[in-house]
Amino acid sequence: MASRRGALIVLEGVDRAGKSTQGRKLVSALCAAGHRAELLRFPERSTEIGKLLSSYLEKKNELEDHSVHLLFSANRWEQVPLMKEKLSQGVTLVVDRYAFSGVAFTSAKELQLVDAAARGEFGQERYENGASQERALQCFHQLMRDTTLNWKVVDASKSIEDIHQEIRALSEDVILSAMQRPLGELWK
Ligand code: Z5A
Ligand code: MG
Repeated sequence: MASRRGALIVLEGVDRAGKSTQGRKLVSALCAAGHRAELLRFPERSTEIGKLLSSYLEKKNELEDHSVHLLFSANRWEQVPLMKEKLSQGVTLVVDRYAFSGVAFTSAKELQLVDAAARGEFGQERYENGASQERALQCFHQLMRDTTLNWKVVDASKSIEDIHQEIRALSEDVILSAMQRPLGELWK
């Protein structure tokens, strides 16, 4: 019998919303509960394209805006064969940022997050300022109008543990419902 497919769980949000913290905790909890789960992140800075993006984000190089957008996209495409293979083998993927960040942060270039800012200064990387984050947040809200995607909004101002319990419960539901549905095309 073919193994049941895994779920694709994407964590999106502004800088310092807690995505990486929650991604790590979620994968640990899912594995401890007997699921096969792995963590991915975008940008994936270890590849050649990822290295280029990383130095762009660190403001060590300049790239033309359209080219940067396509490099972020290519950085996802290069992981797609692996992602499809894992999902079809029944591995649930928890993804720290995905294509929605690609749309939101590129849009933010063309167009006061109090809780996030209170966690310390925004970082030194490109886009890590209130105005960029605010515009990106507006774009995330627009993307969430697409009801074909199963969006869940989590209040990132709660405690790490409370958020974890909420995301974990939502993820268990998603893993069960993903098993009933064939693997479609990935949103890239
Ligand atoms: N980008 C793009 O332009 N196009 C694309 O296609 C993609 C991305 C994929 C780098 O992303 C930039 O790339 C990003 C978008 C752009 N620019 N911005 N912004 P990244 O994911 O590598 O880096 P990041 O967004 O800067 O993420 P981050 O700083 O790593 O934030 P986070 O993962 O959401 O937060 P965290 O590391 O889990 O937590 C931050 C701190 O807050 C840490 O000290 C935690 O202990 C603390 N924390 C976490 N949760 C809580 C709660 N609940 N309470 C209190 N404190 C907390
Ligand atoms: Mg992070």
